Amino acid sequence: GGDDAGSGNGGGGDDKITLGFSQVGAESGWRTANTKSIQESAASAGIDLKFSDAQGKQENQIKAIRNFITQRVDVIAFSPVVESGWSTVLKEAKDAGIPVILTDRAIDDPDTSLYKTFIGSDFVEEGKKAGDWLVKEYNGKTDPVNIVELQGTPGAAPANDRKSGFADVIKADTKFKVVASQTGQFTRTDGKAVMETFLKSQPKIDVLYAHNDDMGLGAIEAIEAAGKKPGTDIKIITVDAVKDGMTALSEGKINFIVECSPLLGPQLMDLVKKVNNGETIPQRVLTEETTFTPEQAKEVLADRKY
Ligand code: GYE
Repeated sequence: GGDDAGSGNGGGGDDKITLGFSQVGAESGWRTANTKSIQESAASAGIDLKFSDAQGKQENQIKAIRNFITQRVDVIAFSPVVESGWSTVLKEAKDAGIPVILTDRAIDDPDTSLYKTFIGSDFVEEGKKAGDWLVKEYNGKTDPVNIVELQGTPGAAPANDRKSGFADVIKADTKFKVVASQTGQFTRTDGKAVMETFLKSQPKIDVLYAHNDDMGLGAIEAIEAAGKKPGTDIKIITVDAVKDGMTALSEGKINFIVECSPLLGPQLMDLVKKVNNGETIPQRVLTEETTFTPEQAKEVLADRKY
């Protein structure tokens, strides 16, 4: 196509789309795979990507978005580290005429005019799938089931929603008791440290529900160090299905994984192009995902790309 006067390229004369992307950080295997997907698909779509890593801090993301506005990028996309506190900076982007795409995580602002679309998973649904598995696993049993929960980053959509979706399903049966629930920051290190304290403070743990694989993998180290068998003495449910998680699942150290795909890059680039062309796009683009048992993990492990 020819030169588009409205493309906002700063008059550089080249009609490449410029995308400013603010990433959460590098807290997990999921995040690393997500970053790679975005960088690779930008390159193959011929999109000029300005990538900024917020190192887990909202203030860094706000700064990055303001920089993108100053640079007059064509489109801004970001994965909000927490759900709240975005209205001011997103109004600035809107006033500057720069479209915003929410990637991976939603915000809690009711003003949907602040962004063009939200592409990502349904985290409530993921929490429900984790709960459904548990209900089936303990079907017909009446003894209390003591659950410990490792939550994601406080205030993050996947932490809030995976917690509430799970709680909604298990509340139907009073034998399920969440005896401890704390953040493990979506990292292996914190997952391990918090599981250590759970093991010390809780006399009986039947199930661990971790909001991502990395925290589950850290917890496995703590469980083994305490002389217990992960997957057997303590049943483990996680979310993501990255390769390390799938490996532990295939070895029976994790019992069930709810998939959350990090490979959002190709779809994001497609949306960026459409938004830049002024095409209408759906307000919500859902990621397709499944669940895995140990047997299913064994079947797909060799082909798992991330
Ligand atoms: O599950 C977790 C990561 O926002 C879906 O963030 C993402 C979550 C993912 O740190 O591993």
